[in-house]
Amino acid sequence: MTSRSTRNGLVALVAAVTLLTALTGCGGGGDDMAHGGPSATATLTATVSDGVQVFDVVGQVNQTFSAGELVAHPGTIRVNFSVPNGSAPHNFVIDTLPGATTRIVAAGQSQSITFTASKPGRYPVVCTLHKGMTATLVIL
Ligand SMILES: [Cu+2]
Repeated sequence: MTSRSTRNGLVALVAAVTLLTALTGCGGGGDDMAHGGPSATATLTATVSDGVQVFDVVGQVNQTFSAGELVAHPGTIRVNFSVPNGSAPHNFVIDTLPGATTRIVAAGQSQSITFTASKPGRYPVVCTLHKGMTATLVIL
């Protein structure tokens, strides 16, 4: 009896993990998965943690960023940049802001960068490895 219920529990767990993988596998990041459109056009608003504006950005399998616009206010910004398994490597580079550059991040890895953006404006984000893989940091 015990082993039977354990087995049923395991089956349910595997099913749940499979479903979760299927849901996240389409490359959405954070809050923008729900609408199902091309996530590169999604707008991400920073989550504020200890006075730092935080973005979770994925460099996706289809060579786009998981958000087209990252919207923040002047101040300290952290980008948690990750690349999923099965993807080409990517980086996250804002040439016009000191410190706003990751290394080349391989599949299954991530890097967090913290930098300051003090002036309002639109700052281009690129992946230097993939032409057309772009986004914009918008400082309000
Ligand atoms: Cu790339």
